[in-house]
Amino acid sequence: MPPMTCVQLPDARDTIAAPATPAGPGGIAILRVSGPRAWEVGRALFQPRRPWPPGGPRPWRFHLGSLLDADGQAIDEALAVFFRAPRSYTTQDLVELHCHGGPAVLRQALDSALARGCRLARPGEFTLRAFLGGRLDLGQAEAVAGLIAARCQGEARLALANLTGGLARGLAPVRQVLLTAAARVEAAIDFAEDLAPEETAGLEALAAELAAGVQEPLAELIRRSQRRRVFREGAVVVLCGRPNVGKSSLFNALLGRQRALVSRLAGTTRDTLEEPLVLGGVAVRLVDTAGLGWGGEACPSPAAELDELGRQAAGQAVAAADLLLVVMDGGQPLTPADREVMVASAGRPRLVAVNKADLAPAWDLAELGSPMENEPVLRVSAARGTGLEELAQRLGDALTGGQAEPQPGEVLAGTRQVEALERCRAAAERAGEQLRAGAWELVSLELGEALAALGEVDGLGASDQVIEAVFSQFCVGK
Ligand SMILES: Nc1nc2c(ncn2[C@@H]2O[C@H](COP(=O)(O)OP(=O)(O)O)[C@@H](O)[C@H]2O)c(=O)[nH]1
Ligand SMILES: [Mg+2]
Repeated sequence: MPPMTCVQLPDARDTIAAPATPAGPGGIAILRVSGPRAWEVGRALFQPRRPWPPGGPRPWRFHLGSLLDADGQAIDEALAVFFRAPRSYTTQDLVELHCHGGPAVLRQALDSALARGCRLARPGEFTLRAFLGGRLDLGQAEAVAGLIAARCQGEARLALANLTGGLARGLAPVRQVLLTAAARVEAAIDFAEDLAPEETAGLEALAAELAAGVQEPLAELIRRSQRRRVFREGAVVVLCGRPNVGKSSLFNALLGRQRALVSRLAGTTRDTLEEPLVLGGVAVRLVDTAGLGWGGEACPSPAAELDELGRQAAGQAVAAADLLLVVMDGGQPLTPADREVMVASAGRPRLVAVNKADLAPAWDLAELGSPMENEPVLRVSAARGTGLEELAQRLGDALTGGQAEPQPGEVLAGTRQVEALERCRAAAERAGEQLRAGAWELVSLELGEALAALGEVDGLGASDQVIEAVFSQFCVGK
C-alpha cells in the first residue's frame, strides 16, 4: 500500500457559498449557500416581496423577492428556496437564490454572501457534504462529476447508472461474501486449538466461495470496464500525413464546418487544432496537425523555424493519440514523405485514408508495400464530400472495436475504481491461497485488505486521501 499522506478535508461546519451555474450570461443563475448559517445568510441576502410568514421562510418553496448586496441595496429580482436539513442536496441547511444570469449580478450576490461570513466553496464541496452526510456513496459522487462532464449520450448514460447507485448495488454481494468470510476466519483464529476437522474443511471451502463470490464477479466487471473504457473516457483521434494531402480539409469535412484554414500552400497548419466530435457513440477530440514527414526535403516554406515547431507539435499529438487518421494524396505520386509517415505510424492503431479521390489516381495501393496488405484503406474526397460517412463509421468502429453504445442502466467502473477493484480481487485470491494453507491470521489480513480496497469504491471506509482525490475533480458550485 502507498504511504498515506495526511489530507485535511474542508470543515463541514463552515457555511459555504458558490454559484451553481456556469459563468457568463444566461436566463438564470443560481447561488448556493450551505451550512449551519445558510438560512441566516439567505434571509440577509433576500428580501421577500410579501413579509415572511410567522415561522420565517417556508422550506422547499419558491419565494419571490429581491436579492440584496452587502449594503442591503437590491441587485436583482430573484427567487429563493430554503431547504431544511437533512432534506437538501448537501443534507445541511441550504439556500438557493435564483437570479438573472448576468455575471455582474451573480458576482455581487456572491460578494454579498461572502461579506456575511460565508466561505467560498471548494470544488465539489457541496457534493462532498452530500457524501459525508450519507446522501450519496463515493461512486455516486463520482457519477455526479461524470454526469456534469458527459459529452455524449453514452457517457451520460454510464454516469446516470452510477449516480443511481448501480455500482454499489452490484458490489454489495461481493462485500457480503468478504464480510462473512472475515467473520468465520476471526472465529477460527479465536478457537484455532479446538477446530474439528469438518470445521477446518469448511474454512477451506471458503476459498471456493471467495473465488465464486468475489474474484470472478470482480474480474468480470474489471474486464468489461476496460473493454468499454472508451465509452467512459472518450478518445483522441489525430490526423497526420505529409503537408498538403488535405488533412485540414478532412478535419473541416468531419466537423461539418470550416474550422481550419485550407490552402494549396504546404505548411498552412502549424498549431495543432482540436475540436470535439462524437464518433460511434464515443466522445472524440479530433486533432488537426501540421504535416509530419518532409521526406528529408528542405522545408518548402521560408519560415523553416515555424515549420519545425509545427512538426514537433504534430509529433507530440501523434504520440498521445488513441487512433491515427493517416491521410495520403491520391492525386499525386507517393513521396518519400508519405512513406515516412506510414513507417512512423506503423504498429499504432490507425486508419489510412487516401484523399482527393475526385482526381485521377496517381498511384496504386500496392505501392504502399506489404504491411498494408491486411489494412483497409479508404478512398475519400474532402473537397467533394464523398466517402466521409463511411470514414466516420470506420473511425467509430476502430475506436469501439464494433461494440454497441452503452445502454441505459449499464454499469462500468472508472479507472480509479478499476484499480481499487483489482487490488480487492488480488487480496481475495491471496486469502484463498492462505485458506488452503490453514494460515488463518494471514487470511484475516488479506480479507481486511480486500475490504479496504472495496471501500475505496463504494466509500464505506474510504480514506480521506481517496475522498480528497475524488472531489478534487469537481468544479466549484457542485
Ligand atoms: N481535388 C482535391 N483537392 C483537395 C481535396 N482535399 C484538399 N484538397 C486541396 O489540397 C490542398 C491542401 O489542403 P489542406 O487541407 O490545407 O492540406 P493539409 O496541408 O494536409 O492540411 C488545398 O488546396 C485543398 O483545396 C480533395 O478531396 N480533392
Ligand atoms: Mg493543414
